[in-house]
Amino acid sequence: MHPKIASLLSRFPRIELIRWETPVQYLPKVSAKLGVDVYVKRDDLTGFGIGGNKVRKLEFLLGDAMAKGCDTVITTGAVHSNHAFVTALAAKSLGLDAVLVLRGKEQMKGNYLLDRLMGIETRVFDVDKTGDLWPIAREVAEELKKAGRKPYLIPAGGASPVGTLGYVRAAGEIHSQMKGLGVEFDSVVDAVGSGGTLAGLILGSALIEAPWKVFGMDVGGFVEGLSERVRNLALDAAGLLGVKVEVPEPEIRDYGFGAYGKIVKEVAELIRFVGTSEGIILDPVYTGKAFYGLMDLAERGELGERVLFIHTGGFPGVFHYGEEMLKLIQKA
Ligand code: 5PA
Repeated sequence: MHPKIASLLSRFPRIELIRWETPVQYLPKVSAKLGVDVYVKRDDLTGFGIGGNKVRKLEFLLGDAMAKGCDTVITTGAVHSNHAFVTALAAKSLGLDAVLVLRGKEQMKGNYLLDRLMGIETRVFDVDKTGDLWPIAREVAEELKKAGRKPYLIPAGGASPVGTLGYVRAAGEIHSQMKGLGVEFDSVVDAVGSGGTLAGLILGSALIEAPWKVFGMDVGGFVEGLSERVRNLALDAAGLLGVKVEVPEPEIRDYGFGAYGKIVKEVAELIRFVGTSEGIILDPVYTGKAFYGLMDLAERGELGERVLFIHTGGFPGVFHYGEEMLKLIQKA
């Protein structure tokens, strides 16, 4: 851990959900194919629930919720939301209640199946992708307050300044691991949904003057004005930390293939390639699209000689969309 980041974060309450530094692993086959050294930070192995990036944010979000004496966590997402499931699971493990306000149709697969299996309270609304769940979440909070509860609202994806601290911390972890490996990364690449992961990486990297440039792969216009939103999240998190730092304009590239959650053949084939060559399973909504973007940009020479991909998890998405992917591959 970079000492500057450790010291800046020390005054924020954090619940330790991750008990190790996630490994950084070299990908020999992918690197040979691209002629660029590709490493993966295995944040799919954060180790709580289904793992993934959300666990890093939750360490700080739930730390804040507990410090404020809240007893119920409310958050939102799609029915297939990785964030929603792991948030509720972590809340429950700490003795808190959780209510998930979800968008879409109930389908007994992927994360929704896990929600139900774990007895998590879900409220599902069949609104379209642009439908805002936040007012509904606030209503639920009001309802709980009237019943004498103390709710803690977490925005979709945990994208708040407090949640962003999780990836500020990750930047410090990456820095010390890079030194340990004796290499220098030219670029760090991650999938961008709600933006908190990218915002934290950008801020953390700026704070320690990291040698790498951070690239965010937009997986399908999940939110309007993504670049501005990411920058504002990074600036707000810097405000929280009480630091003055130059936050660069986010470098975001569109690899959404037209829509968030759209399952495409190119990504399904890439998931098969990375799985069968490196033993790493990517998902079709986030990490598969982001890795596609990484390979495309690396081939164009935009990422330098050494690239680090953040595997942000999302494994249940394979089971939510597996049949769809299989049909696309079999058509070939
Ligand atoms: C998600 C998001 P950010 O939301 O921090 O930008 O992270 C993107 C991301 N990888 C990357 C995986 C596996 C993700 O699940 N997921 C959301 C969810 O509801 O699960 C917030 C959209």
